Amino acid sequence: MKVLGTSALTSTLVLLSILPQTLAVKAGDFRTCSQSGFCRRGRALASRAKEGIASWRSPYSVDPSTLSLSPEQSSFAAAVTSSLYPDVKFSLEVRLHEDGVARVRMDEVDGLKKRYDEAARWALVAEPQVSQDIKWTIGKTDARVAYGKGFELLVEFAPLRVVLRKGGKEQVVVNGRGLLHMEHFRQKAEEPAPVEPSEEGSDEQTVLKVENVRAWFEGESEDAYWEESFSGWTDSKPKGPESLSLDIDFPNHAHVYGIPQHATSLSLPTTTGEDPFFNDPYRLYNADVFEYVASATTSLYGSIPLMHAHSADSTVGVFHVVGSETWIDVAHSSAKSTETQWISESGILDLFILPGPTPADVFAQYARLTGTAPLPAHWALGYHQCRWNYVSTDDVRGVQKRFDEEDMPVDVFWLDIEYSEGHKYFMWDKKSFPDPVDMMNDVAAVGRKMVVIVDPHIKRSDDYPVYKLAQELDVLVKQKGGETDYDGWCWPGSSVWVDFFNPKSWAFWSSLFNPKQGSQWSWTDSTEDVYIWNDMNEPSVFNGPEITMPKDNVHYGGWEHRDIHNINGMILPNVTARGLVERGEIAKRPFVLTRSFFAGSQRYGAMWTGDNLGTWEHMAVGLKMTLANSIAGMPFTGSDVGGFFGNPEPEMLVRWYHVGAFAPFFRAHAHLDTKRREPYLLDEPYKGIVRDILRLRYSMLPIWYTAFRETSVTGLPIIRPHYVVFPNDPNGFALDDQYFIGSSGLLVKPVTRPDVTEETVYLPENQVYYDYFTNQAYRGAAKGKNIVVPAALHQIPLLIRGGSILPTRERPRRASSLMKNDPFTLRVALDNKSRARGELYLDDGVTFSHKDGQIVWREFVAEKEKKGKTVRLSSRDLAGANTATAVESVALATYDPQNSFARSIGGVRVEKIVVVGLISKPSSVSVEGGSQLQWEYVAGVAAGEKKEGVASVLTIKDPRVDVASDWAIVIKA
Ligand code: NBV
Repeated sequence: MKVLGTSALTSTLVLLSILPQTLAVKAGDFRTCSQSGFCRRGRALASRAKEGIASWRSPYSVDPSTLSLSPEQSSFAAAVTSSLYPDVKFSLEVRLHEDGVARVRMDEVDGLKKRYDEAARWALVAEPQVSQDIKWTIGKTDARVAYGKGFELLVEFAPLRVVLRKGGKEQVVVNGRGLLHMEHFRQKAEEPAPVEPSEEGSDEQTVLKVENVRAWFEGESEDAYWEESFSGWTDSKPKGPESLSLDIDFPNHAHVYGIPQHATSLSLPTTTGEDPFFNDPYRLYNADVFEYVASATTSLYGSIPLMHAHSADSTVGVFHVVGSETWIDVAHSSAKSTETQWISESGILDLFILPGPTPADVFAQYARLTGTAPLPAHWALGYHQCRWNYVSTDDVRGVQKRFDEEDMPVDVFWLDIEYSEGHKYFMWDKKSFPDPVDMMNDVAAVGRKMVVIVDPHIKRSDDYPVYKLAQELDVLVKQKGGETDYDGWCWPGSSVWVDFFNPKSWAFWSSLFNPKQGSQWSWTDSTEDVYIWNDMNEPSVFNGPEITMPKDNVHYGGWEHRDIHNINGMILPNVTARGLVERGEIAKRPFVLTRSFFAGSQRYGAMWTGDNLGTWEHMAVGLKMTLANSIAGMPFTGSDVGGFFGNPEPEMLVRWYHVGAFAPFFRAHAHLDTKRREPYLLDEPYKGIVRDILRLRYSMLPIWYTAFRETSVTGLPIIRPHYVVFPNDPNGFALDDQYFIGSSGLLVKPVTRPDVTEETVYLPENQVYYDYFTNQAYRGAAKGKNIVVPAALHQIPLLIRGGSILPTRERPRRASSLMKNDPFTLRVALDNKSRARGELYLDDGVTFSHKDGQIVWREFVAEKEKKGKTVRLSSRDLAGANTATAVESVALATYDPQNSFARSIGGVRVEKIVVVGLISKPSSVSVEGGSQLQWEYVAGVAAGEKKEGVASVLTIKDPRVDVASDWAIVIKA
């Protein structure tokens, strides 16, 4: 193994030492609302409105004389005017989609400039279909439409106010507090006209002059309209003020969730109160925040402007598709309701109101807009071993060897930036990585993969083909003025950035991965077993304002960076994934990990929560952040196991492996300065515990893969907080430290505190739950109940909800690809009524043949005879039954139960069935219509009893049934 100190590594260390101030970024390096002109203006409007002046009301109103209905009458358009600026024109369009989602769009018309209106093009999967059935009724003072399960959408004209009602009750109110303000484009006056102060002592009778109301509404001075400085940087603001403020309130919804990414609890705390850590709005401005605080409203690497509001009888969502910096204030205005204010720097108003009324409905509505996460390659659900850096090809081989010697499963080895020569990604540092292709093949020989980092900054160097190509194509981001390529400082030193908004850049970038395509330079020192990690794509620029690009940089189409900043990071993983699909003879599923993301990023790969710290707080908040991403449509997510910074003590590391093993994306990673901490380096008992955790994850891969399938077609998250699974149970609305895995019935509560030997778990229903490891039966209660479960270091609180059937593969293997033909175990956890159900989804895990129906999708059902105790367990084909959604039926249209994938696993058996909670010892167990089976029974508590204690366990050994066939097993009482 080579030691640290090789050339590339040295250059990073030098960079780290010469840039301490740049890298030692703290909260002070990022703006607060009061340091941001447009946020300050938006918030000031809210506080003035709260204090109120007698005759004030929102200046915006719809001009009914201009209203026109679309031919199918589910949309209308109208002019909007502002009483403060009668000469400025705005347009409003309200559309109703087939699924009841309402879209409200407002823009300035014929303004001095054009507002950015393309955010939806990046976020949406397609232009949504408007309804053919739902029709507006246009009145003199409002337009209204009733539809679906008791919904009514109302647009009041003067002032403009949009309300969603259900059963007559208000659910979502837009501009109810009059904070809507679309700052129109204006000329910069030589000298701003002095504003007459408003008259003192005005009362209801006093009619304020328009100018006075204007000054009151917009503020008395032009606060940061034309230029703004922060931390030595000046934003030239060539377009002047163009911000958008909007109040969106949720009467009768006490909890709001979403708007990732923030390090905070899932149920979003108030930001307008006295709490010193939560007195700034949640900020969405993708940023490389070094050593981020574990509880704050500050922005992080990605942004999804989607919020759920929830109560026991309704879940609604709002999705405001805006790509510019956005601040969101949340106020839990009463015990029952929540008020929010959204303040964006630029862009049109493009608001989707998702009516729910259940969390599942909101997920489906959002998925129809932005798409779902596609089914990833199966290996991507295994364990990923990363470090900044594995320093040589021999180092990688050495790490692989140690995993194998210690019998620890792992699927992927990762290479961070030091593999590259001078941080020119794609180019190997041949001193330390002389034989990259051989190294990759050595890793692939045992069925494993590699992931290599490709950052978006491109070294400005004539000997770098990627730079030369991009420069010749003229697809680089420009500095202000739009003429010259923007030059910033990042790992390679002087760097440029590809402007992925330019369509010309797409084929160029994806071709870099594709040696097949002729003329252009491509990454030939690679193989099809290598996948990609896109880091720093906020973008991170060491010498830029707030460690990113200046807002007055210019992108394709002349748009300023300010307009698209939050969208910027999503295109790189998109075109990277495209390149990975296109590179081989047979298209294979791509894998791209991204740090920055926006609404819709789920379509291109996985994300992780960035540079966390090796502390208990970060472990705990990482889990909450993973949940927040999951409910915001970004389900393939996880945090760095172990914490990126610091040297976690063994106890913390072990707990962190549990957290990782129960996250959709499971990767250990560590900073350059940390001690090596691969799990085989641990002493006993820690090493053995981590080995067991890794094996547990691998045994559960069928459960995870089945959950990924579900999310890929329904948009339901893979890990599900309580409010999603039990939307009517208020006790669960703030719970974010325990969660369910897919529809499997597994409930997990990773321990995120030191010195724990037991843990409290909340059971939300009158149902039996079993300890996964001991079969101890616990009883919930109709109104919910806390139970205490053992949670020593080797134990993770993991319960199976009565009524679940879990397919697992219990044979330890070195990598998931080696499990392809392994037999299954079925764990049947009976419910109070001795029933259970579960699913298993399988396909080749690599290609897109699943889209042509090359799949196995089974349903397992256990039912008890109506009278009597005999239980029948059966397996049936779910794909053939085709109970699926529209998306799925496309794939299933060609489905044949005898498809070649199904045939390829034809001999794969169920090797063991464990039935937990039977009422009594069976008299016989046999395949229906076939032979008697061997079994063992250990008496214990039955599922339907009131008692707690170890449940009865029936173990059927080698039941002689295939996993992909129809069968039934009769357990006779
Ligand atoms: O590429 C180096 C690191 C990477 O290991 C980490 O995971 C990223 O989040 N990267 C950030 C850049 C520098 C961090 C100090």
